[in-house]
Amino acid sequence: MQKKDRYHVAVVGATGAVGNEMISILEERKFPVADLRLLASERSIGQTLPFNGEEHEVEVLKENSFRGIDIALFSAGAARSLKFAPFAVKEGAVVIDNSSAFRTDPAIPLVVPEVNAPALARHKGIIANPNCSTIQMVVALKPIHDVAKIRRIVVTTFQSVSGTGQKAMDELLEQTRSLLAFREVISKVYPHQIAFNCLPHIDVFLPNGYSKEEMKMVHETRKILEDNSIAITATTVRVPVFRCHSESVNIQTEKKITAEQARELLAYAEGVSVLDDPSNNVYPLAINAAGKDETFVGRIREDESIENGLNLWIVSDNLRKGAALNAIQIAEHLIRE
Ligand code: 25A
Ligand code: L14
Repeated sequence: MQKKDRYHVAVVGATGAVGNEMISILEERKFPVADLRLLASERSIGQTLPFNGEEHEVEVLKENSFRGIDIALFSAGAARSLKFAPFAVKEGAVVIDNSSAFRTDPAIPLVVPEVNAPALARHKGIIANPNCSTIQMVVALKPIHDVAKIRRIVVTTFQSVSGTGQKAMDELLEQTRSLLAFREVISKVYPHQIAFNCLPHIDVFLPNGYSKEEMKMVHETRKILEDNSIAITATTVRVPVFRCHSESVNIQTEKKITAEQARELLAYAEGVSVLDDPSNNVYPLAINAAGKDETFVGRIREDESIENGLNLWIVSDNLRKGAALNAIQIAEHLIRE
């Protein structure tokens, strides 16, 4: 990427839950923005969004929306990315794509800066931002993998409704209100009631019986850790939490690593914060991780049922490190190199 003092940045899907977060993180981290172009569908026309103290109008996403753009942050779903990212690249922009459109393409880097920043050097215009559940898991597991080599991962997620977008947050609030007032509960976003419930169903189901979200965790983790030999099995669950995904992760390593060693390692790991003092009720919680940048790890303990096994509880803000923050950290790397 050509060095400049300031960059022309576009946000595609600017009015969505992730797009909104992207705009505030660009401002918060003082990203050198010369000019911000906000793009969404016709539904958002007429809206303005604040950035650096000024209101910016939302424009309709079109093939010619990317003239003069240096960096295009996409978060409007895979179909929009497949259709419009090539136009952005043709205009000379680097696309950082938050959808699943390009993640498993071997020619396209899939990047979590703390884990595999060197992969950025291979990009040809598009960089994929991983799935939220995968990002927080690899941030915590990479330091362990480097010293003890992970052979197998068994993960169960507890994913917040903000991953589905604003409509799902509204649905959880509305269903909760209805239940407390003895009114009828209406489910539109999810196939079942989400308030006071857990749904073992994220994204669509595949012929192998797993959900697409579960298989994303398998394929993306292997690609980011650059190790196809790791055995991974996932169960992804939607829970009635507004923000932050939590994960119960069990790993088996080639070399023995004690809980104490893992705690020590993670205490110094980039992007990780260890909260692990169960006797004082200290462990990561979704309500505390919301709005924070770190991946929080706790409940670190040896799995006594197997050789070289370790259990961890990993929590992070799915809209920040799981999506918008990771994308902007990628952009920061690009302009620094
Ligand atoms: O299945 P897909 O196609 O891959 O889509 C996945 C969805 O997941 C979210 C994101 O929803 C996306 O739409 N998502 C993607 N990556 C994510 C990640 N890593 C992720 N969520 C969490 N983590 P979202 O609500 O966050 O953002 C949607 C944004 O995309 C814009 N958009 C949609 N279609 C577009 C488009 N932009 C351009 N062209 C298109 N054809 C969308 O803008 C929003 O900014 P919008 O103008 O369509 O929506 C503005 C408001 O309207 C609400 N809304 C959305 N869909 C509908 C709707 N209202 C009524 N009917 C609808 N069908 C939105 O909630 C928004 O407030
Ligand atoms: O692949 O919690 O980026 O619904 C983003 C939203 C995965 C699921 C992705 C969620 C999706 C996630």
